Amino acid sequence: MQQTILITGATSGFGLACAELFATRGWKLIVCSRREDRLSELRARLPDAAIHTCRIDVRDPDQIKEMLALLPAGFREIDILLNNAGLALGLAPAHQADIQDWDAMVDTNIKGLYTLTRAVLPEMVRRNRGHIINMGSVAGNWPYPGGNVYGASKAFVKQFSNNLRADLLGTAIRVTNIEPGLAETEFSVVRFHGDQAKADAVYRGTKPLTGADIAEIVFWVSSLPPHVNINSLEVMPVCQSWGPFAIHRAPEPELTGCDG
Ligand code: NDP
Ligand code: 8X3
Repeated sequence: MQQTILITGATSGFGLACAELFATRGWKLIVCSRREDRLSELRARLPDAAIHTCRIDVRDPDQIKEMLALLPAGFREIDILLNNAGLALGLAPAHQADIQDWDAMVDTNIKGLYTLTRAVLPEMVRRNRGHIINMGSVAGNWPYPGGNVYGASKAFVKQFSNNLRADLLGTAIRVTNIEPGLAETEFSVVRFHGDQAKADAVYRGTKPLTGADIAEIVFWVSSLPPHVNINSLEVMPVCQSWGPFAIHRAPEPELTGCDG
């Protein structure tokens, strides 16, 4: 039987690559994002796919409710919910960051993700079938300067994923948190509010992960035997690793030549 995946944030990056891969593997797609023109392009790119596109902003619970209520026949049984829509905004230290950027990250990465999950889960539980795949990040595992609310939102996604597993014990529903590191998508252009040069500098001289790499991983975790649950999967490109702890050292006291 043809299965159905709902992908949020499918107009670019990981979500787009996942839409393409799952379509070529014969899955039915429900894809949603805010940019209508990109959704039309996706439909044109996948002329043979069974695809339902929906223009929504995951920050709006009413749009989520309406999207699910209006799913056409043949798309109502969701086998995988890929909570991928998300963003980082800014890289400023906490005392200088824009509070509106923080709100947007919380509203998208946390509230959008849990609102859609809450809406989709009851039907999965009723059917005793389904897989919630969340797009976390290394930023949810490891702190870095300027990561403040973005990293904290991904730490939420990680713990929410684990807690879903605790709640769903006794059902056949799987939950996985994918935690990618450096990956070249539109992520950095968005983070730097459209500054392409700044975004390009993030990837200069590296071989970052690609959307296709992440799509392979998402497909793999979903195609394991039904009794196998990958709880979390952290992945970095080979060119990325950890650094030493940062230590601030006070400047050497000035030698004045007298003791007191
Ligand atoms: P992109 O910017 O390329 O893609 C983000 C997608 O999310 C777009 O399709 C965008 O579509 C959608 N989106 C953003 N906000 C909303 C919203 N409010 N409602 C609906 N859709 C929305 O970035 P990535 O593909 O890299 O990011 C995908 C996920 O992966 C994010 O959760 C990100 O945090 C995470 N991630 C990214 C990493 C990286 O280095 N690239 C590493 C680790 C995790 P539209 O603008 O059309 O709405
Ligand atoms: C994206 C990876 O390191 O830029 O989540 O936060 S990072």
